[in-house]
Parts: sequence; structure tokens; C-alpha cells
Amino acid sequence: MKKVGLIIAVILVVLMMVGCSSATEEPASDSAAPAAGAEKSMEDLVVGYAQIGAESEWRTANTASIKGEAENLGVDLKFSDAQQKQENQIAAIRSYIAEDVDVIGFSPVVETGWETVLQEVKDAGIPVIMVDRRADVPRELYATYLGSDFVEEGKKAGNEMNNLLPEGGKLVELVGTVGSAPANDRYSGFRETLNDNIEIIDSQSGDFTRAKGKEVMEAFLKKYGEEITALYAHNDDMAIGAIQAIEEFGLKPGEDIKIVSIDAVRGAFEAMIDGKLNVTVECNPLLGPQFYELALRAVNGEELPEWVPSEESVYYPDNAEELLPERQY
Ligand code: GYE
Repeated sequence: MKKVGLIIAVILVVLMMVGCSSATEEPASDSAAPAAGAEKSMEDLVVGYAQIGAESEWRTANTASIKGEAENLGVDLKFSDAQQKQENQIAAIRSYIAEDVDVIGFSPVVETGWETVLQEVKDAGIPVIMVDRRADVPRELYATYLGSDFVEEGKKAGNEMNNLLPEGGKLVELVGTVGSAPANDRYSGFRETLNDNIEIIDSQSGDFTRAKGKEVMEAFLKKYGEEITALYAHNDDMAIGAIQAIEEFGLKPGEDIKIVSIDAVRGAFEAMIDGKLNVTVECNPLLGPQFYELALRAVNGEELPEWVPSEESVYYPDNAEELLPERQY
């Protein structure tokens, strides 16, 4: 037995030496990179994209950017809509592994529960780019994350609320999809900057949709009535749904109840022009161009940063009318 072991060890050492010497003949490059001259271009790329759903104006703009840019660049895009369900996204990712795409992009609907499928993607040698939302997974399971600083957005929303309610007040909160990165971070960022004289009297999920936002706001109004002086909504769609509920209740949104939301979609600009929304904090959905650039770099073996943040601003009613025509989403 000892002899067999020795022979195997010798064979292994010889194999390793052969491996090393042939590696030194090649140009110095990352072992995952294709050999020089074999670099892929945009037209070669086959991309699998597991989208969350179509829950908001933001998401519609995001999908249009991902699809539109694939067409512009000549990328072969396989696109799926998971209707806000994690299991559908996991199934889509598995189908992209089976199709052996070059790269997979996805926006994890919630932060947890992705290790198993992302390990399968890694084992298949396919780079993964998380777009818009992040998953809570070890660094080696993804190439990069492209998206917003949701904590920062929450902090900005808190500051804006402080400006609107210098004397303090009673606030209700419409939280995004439970367990999603933007809901978690917009929740905590807001609390970091909000003044102590503003009391958060209730906080419930509206799942980032107009319909749910309206329904939950109706329940808040039924419970607290005119006690409510402010609303913080984690996205514009929920705020727009809530505005309807407030009007139906007989109060004036933007006046009786001050409203701050996030995204800066066209619907928010229209609401600001009508005086029904006080502030919207921008979250940029036009991630297509940056996504394909990163995808190509990942496929060609480049090491990418852990996070590529998108640039964002804050908008007010004063110049909403002037800015609306320039808005792309
Ligand atoms: O704010 C919301 C959407 O993940 C940043 O998802 C995105 C959020 C966006 O449904 O409108």
C-alpha cells in the first residue's frame, strides 16, 4: 500500500510540474480568463437575467433598460419575470445554468436563501452579477453588485422628513417587500437621521405596490385617523396608492399628511406638481448600460469590485414641472 501511495505522489508531483511549466509559457493572466485573442465581445454574450417582477414603475423602467440595452448592444438576452417569488427566480437561474449562458444577472427579491443556487452557478463556472438588490451571500459567490445605496436613501428621506416637520409629528411607514435589501436598508437608514420629536406610530409592508400601499394606508387611517401627520413610503408607487386612500378619507395628501417617498419615477413628479407629494428621493433604475459592461468584463475574467454604486439625487415640488420632461422613467 505504501508503495502505491509513493507512486501516486510521484505522478502528482510530475503532473504539477508539467502544469506549472506550461502555465509559464502562457501570457501572465488570471487563470479564469480566456486565452489572449479569445476575448468575448458584446455580440458574443449570452446573458440570463432573472428579474423580480413588475411590481412598480421603477421595475418597469429597470426592465426596459435591461432589455433595451441588450438590443442596442446585440447581446443575446434570456429574460424571466419571477412575479415577486424567490422560488421562481431560483428556477430561472437553474434554467440558465442548464442553457450554459455566459453570465447571469439577477435582482434578489429578498436578501437571504441564495447560497445553494449561487453555489450551483459557481460550480458551473458562470459569473453572477447582482443588479439593483443585493443578497446576503459570501463574496466568492458573485462577481459584483451593481446598485444603489439604500441606507443612504433612507437617511436622505429621514432628513427630508425633519425639514417638513420641524415641530415633530406622528408618522406612519409603508415598508417595501419584507426581507428585501431596499426595505431593510430604507427602514434602518431613515431611523438613523429622523429627529426624536417625530414618532413612528406604525410601520407595515405594502410590498412595493400601489394596490398594497393603498390598502395598508386605509387601515392606518381607520386606526389613527387625523392623528397621522406624516407618511414615509419606501417607494413612490406605495405613496401614490396611499395618496388615493388619504383623499378618499377626506384629508389632503402633501398638506394634512406630509409625504416623503423614494424612487423619483414620473408618477412621483406628477404627484409633486399636483401638490400631493412633498419629496421624492432618487433611486436610479437605468442599470442596463453598466450591467452589460460589467458582464463583459466578468466573462473576460476581470476581477470586479464588490459594489458598483449608482449616483442619485433628491427632488422637490418647486421645479418638478420643469424637470418632468427630462425624466427618462
Ligand atoms: O425602489 C421599488 C421596486 O429594488 C430599488 O424595487 C428597487 C425597489 C424600488 O419595486 O420601487
